[in-house]
Amino acid sequence: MKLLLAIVNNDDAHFVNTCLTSEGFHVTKISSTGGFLMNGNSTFIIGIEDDQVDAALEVIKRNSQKRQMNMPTLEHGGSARIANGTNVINVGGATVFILGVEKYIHL
Ligand code: 2BA
Repeated sequence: MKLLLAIVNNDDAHFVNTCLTSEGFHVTKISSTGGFLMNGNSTFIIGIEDDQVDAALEVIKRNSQKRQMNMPTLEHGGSARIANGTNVINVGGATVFILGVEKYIHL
């Protein structure tokens, strides 16, 4: 058995969630925050059998867009930090960790 941790952009999360559940996957969606951009994203916890991993990844991939986001560049102005431009950051699609599960118990 495997545990997928899939970090998905919030704009894609509804589609990922809907498609995974409609295809029979059991998922938990957690609200999370990216440490770099500090934007909200969604982390899906998905427990599945080994032979379902490819199908789950396909659903996540199909519904997760690559996008560009603007990140303000900041300069120090006394005690304040002042935006002086933007950097374009490439974000996504999804970031997925695949972990082995030692034991699964549903009580
Ligand atoms: P964030 O940490 O907000 O990162 C957003 C995007 O900023 C990343 O897109 C990447 O393009 C860039 N980025 C992140 N950290 C950076 C750094 N130290 N220096 C320069 N650029 C950086 P993605 O790679 O698509 O990641 C999207 C979100 O997935 C991340 O949001 C984070 O929440 C999660 N994530 C990605 N890789 C991860 C990892 N190795 N461990 C844990 N979470 C990860």
